[in-house]
Amino acid sequence: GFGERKAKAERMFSLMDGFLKNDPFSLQKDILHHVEYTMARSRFSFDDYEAYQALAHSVRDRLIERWHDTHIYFKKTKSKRLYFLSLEFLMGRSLSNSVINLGIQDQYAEALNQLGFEFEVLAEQEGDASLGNGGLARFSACQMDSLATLDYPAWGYGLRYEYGLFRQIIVDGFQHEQPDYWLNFGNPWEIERIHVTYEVKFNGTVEEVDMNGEKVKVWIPGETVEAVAYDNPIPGYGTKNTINLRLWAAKPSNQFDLEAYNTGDYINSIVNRQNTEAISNVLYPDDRSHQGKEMRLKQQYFFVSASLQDIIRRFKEAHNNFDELPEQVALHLNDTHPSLSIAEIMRILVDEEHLGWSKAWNIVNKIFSFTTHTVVAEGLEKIPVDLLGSLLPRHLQILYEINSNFMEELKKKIGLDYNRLSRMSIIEEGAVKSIRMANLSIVCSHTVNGVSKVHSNTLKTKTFKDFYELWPEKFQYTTNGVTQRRWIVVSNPSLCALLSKWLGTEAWIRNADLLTGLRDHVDNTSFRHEWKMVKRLNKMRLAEYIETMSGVKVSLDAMFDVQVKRIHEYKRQLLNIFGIIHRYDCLKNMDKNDRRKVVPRVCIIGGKAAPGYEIAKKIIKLCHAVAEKVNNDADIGDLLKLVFIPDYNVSVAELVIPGADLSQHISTAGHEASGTGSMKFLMNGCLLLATADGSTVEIIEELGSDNLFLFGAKVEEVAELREKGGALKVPLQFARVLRMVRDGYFGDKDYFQSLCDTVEVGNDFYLLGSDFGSYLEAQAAADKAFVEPDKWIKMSILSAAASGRFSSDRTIREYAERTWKIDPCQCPF
Ligand code: GL4
Repeated sequence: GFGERKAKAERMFSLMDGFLKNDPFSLQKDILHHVEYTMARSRFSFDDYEAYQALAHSVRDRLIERWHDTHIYFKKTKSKRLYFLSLEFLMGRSLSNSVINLGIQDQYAEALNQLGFEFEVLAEQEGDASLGNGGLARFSACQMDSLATLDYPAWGYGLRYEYGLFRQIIVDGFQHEQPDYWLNFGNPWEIERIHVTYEVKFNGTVEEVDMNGEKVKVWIPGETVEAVAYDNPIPGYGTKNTINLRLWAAKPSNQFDLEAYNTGDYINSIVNRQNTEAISNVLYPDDRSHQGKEMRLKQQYFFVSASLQDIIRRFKEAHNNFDELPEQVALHLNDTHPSLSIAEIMRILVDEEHLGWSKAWNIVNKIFSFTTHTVVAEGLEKIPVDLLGSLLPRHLQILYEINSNFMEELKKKIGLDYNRLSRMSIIEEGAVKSIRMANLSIVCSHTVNGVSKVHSNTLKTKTFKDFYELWPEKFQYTTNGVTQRRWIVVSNPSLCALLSKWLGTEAWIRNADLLTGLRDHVDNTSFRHEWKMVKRLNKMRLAEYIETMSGVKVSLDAMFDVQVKRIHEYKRQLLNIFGIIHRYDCLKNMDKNDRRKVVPRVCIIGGKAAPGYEIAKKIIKLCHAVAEKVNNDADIGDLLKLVFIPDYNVSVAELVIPGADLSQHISTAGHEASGTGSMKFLMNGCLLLATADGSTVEIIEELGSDNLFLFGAKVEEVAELREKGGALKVPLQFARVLRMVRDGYFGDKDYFQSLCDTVEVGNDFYLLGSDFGSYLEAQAAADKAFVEPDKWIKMSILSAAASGRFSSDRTIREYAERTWKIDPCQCPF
């Protein structure tokens, strides 16, 4: 009985000596225990890496304790769960973040000191978990941190890629990609659940069979792969709650062996095993086009099927009626990548649970919400019908049925407007008949979220206009955010201390709105002085990194001007580089006296180009070519430096962002759905030079347009400018810079011609030419502000003070209350 079980559990708990203790002495004991028994190294001889591993394992133990209690509590309270489905999570490193969120940072620092190690040094041993491409994936990671911190009963689901995003190395100015085999040395942050496995099936045929007089469809699959769970505990800050990010890895199923045994083809069966394992092998490195790749589709279904089996199993453990599903389960589609979930859950409810179509449909359309991270229709995901039909024949039938029901309903509402019907159809007719994953997600979700106000307007008036007119109430927006735990507390400890000192509390770490309190101190000279010192310290850290990475020595008095993000034409790194060339050209043409009045700059650019994206790769090369010339010009000296930071990732960002004076977010208006980098810079008191695009528009609302450097065409002006084509006005300076590149002033003349073509008048889709004049003005305004340090520091403080609204805590709370309808559920200590 219950009493007996309880007594047994209590005895075991006392054998364990209760919970792990967090005083420095106990921590030392635990670390050494892991050196000896986990790493199997002698306590007399272990290096930094082994010390890091032992340290990480001791943290992991503490995470596991909380993880257990949290999940037992969730189960006990039967609270509604959110399942956050995403194919990408850019977690970065875990050590510092975990220790901080557990609230035992100081104890660990002391423990390590007594053992003769330094926490920061060991933390550097950790590699990044780069299971994602860019903003979308880092945003998922920030959301997980906020879900845990705000005590929401949530699970994340994703794929455990063996190769994360490629490592970027630069040879001779060219990007090369190297595999990121990140699990090589083991991963202390995951818990392998060898017993949590599900079979995922592919291919085969669908047959109709008679079941109690009723005809039902049965999928007879051809291939089976096993999904194994790997759990990654995500600790909240200032709470015991530790939620789970469950990532799936593919393992060959045992069914294979049986078949091979029967046919006697042993060797081939081993080869096949390796093919199936390939499903979770590698992250696709293109951050926006996944068109028509079979392996990518397999990944999507593999992930969806395993996750839903897990979710349904958990639901059935506690409930026996599927009518309760919408009150118990919220499924969130992070972009269209997991949207096969819709067909899969219909298949489970109809084919396996025999609920009947209409009952199943009534349940399914109440549980999904969808966030789209894309702006332009061409960026939306499509899956060729043939591909889907051969890989998932039953799912294709289900998708057709969903669509035909939808089309019928639609005809009743809008009549026989065939153009509109065909635009809204889930199936796209044409040369390659395809499934439109966004249409599917919209039709089947109760809420469609944009990621910023501007983005949402674009969705309503352009991308999904037809759907908005049909279901205006479905369309919402929730502006993105970033977690201040990672982006201030972990990455900028000196600023963190300063904030707590002047705000008189650490409460801002859980409530970023309190940052507005900084406004009260902006006129205080000693506060401003301390603020300035913190920035200088972070610039020093960054300067050291730049010197080791590129050999370039930079002056701390210069303005550190940063643009770090994926390389894309729409993000306009080329505009930045052209601005730098222009600056260089001006400096060259000045006499010595005038040069002395120029504000020295260190221009820092970083980011990866998708391996197949030629133009983006040329932009990287041009950046290096310009850097080579400028940095070695004795006339210029410290007045202008250009450095490209290779292999930009989360941990590089943690170093670069706190050290920036100015950062650029200069996409052509209407192209950046939100942008989250800007929010991280803002929090770190970095001034923005930006276009009114994505969430910058909302940043302006909080900060006031006087406190940042705004330029460029507005969203509503872009279409008109484009129409002008060859008649568009472009400043002379732009033509001159373009000429310099074309003429081979920076070498590689032939190589750069096609890059220059993309911004030639008449062909300049992203409007670099027409925005160049106002870009230079904004840059001049930044220079002017920089020579008034008091003014600059004030703007810097006001930037951080305005950043509270851009905490992912606000984002998550909005989603929880409005979209997911879930309540916090805090596990008692
Ligand atoms: C992105 C958007 O491009 C970016 O603006 C946004 O901040 C991010 C998170 O919503 O999603 N969409 C894709 S695709 N990659 C992104 O980073």
